[in-house]
Amino acid sequence: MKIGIVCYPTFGGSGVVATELGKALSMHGHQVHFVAYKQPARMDVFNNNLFYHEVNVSVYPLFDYPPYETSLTGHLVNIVKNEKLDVLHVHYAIPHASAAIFAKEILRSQGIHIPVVTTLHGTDVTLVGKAPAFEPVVSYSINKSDAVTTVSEDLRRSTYEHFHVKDKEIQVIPNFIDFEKFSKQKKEHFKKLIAPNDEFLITHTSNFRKVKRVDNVVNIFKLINDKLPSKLLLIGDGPERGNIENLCKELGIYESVIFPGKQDAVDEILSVSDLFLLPSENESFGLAALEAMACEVPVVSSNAGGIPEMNLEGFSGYLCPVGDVAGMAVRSIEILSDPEKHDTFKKNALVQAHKFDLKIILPLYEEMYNSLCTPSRTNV
Ligand code: GMT
Repeated sequence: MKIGIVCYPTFGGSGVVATELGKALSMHGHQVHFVAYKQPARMDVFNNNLFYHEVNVSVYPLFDYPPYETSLTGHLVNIVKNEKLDVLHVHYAIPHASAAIFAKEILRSQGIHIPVVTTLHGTDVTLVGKAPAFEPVVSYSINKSDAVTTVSEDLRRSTYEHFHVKDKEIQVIPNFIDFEKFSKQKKEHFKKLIAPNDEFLITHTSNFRKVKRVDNVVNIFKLINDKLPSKLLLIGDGPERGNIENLCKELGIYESVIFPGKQDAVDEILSVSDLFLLPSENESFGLAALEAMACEVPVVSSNAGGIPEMNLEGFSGYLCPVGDVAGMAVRSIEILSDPEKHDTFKKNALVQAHKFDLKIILPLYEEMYNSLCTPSRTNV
């Protein structure tokens, strides 16, 4: 099958899911065409089935706001025709779903049928998408998509709540881990470098947006650090980073916090981590925490959104109400200060992560594409 994947080229979230999905599909013999404004961060392999099309946006003095959606739509029309794609799969509704639906309409006028699959990832529903200026466009695009998926049950519920899509069937296909590429590695020398005195390594990965509550991460760490020798690794970058660095200084823990910035080899860092913190205000799924669990790292998180579908209370970690910094610190200390319990949680984290193995999830996407590309559905 020839599949077009439209995504953000980002280091985390929907961009990573789309890229890992595309890579896996290409290994399964499908031809995959990525469409984005920059090469996706994890598109790090070369194989005969993988292609990348960059969306260039016209610059013209009139355009204070470059018309990205129009460029994307035009690119999609041309790519579908030139590459003879069977299906377009867009990740993150804004503006990918509406661009794909417009491209579909244009192609229909030329006698070409292209099924569109829209995967909703989180903030395209819970934060940005439901804004009054976006809602009618997102609702329309969802209704006009040939298939719609969300990455958790909770996100499906929010989608029905925020958009006018009550008659649309939405399938939950959770995020996944490719264990052949992402699992715990032996990196003891690396651990010695970061934690020379065998301190506990607490990790958080995010885009440092307010929704992630990185300030909570720092405050939780402060309470842990008061009791146990520990270091905090804050991986990623984003708008809150400056504030977070200041907070670390104010709390007198700056020397115990490491800011490596955006990283490709997240699995190597997770491999030496003892605990992962995810106190988000909202999280449709929490892929960063699943990646930690795949590297045998227990997770202490908030119970927001779809997190409880992935992190199991008292098994792979603990969940507390959003903002319960003290509670999350107590749970963290509980796990770290009891080696036997820590070991059990590490093993359980891996067991839980295996429920989201790519080998289980990939066929769900393939079945969906197949159902849309049966001979009776192609060519209108
Ligand atoms: O977390 C973000 O702010 C990035 C965002 C994205 O779309 O890139 O992540 C969302 O999609 C991820 C992949 O499906 C989910 O694991 C995240 O939970 C989700 N983020 C939120 O819902 C805040």
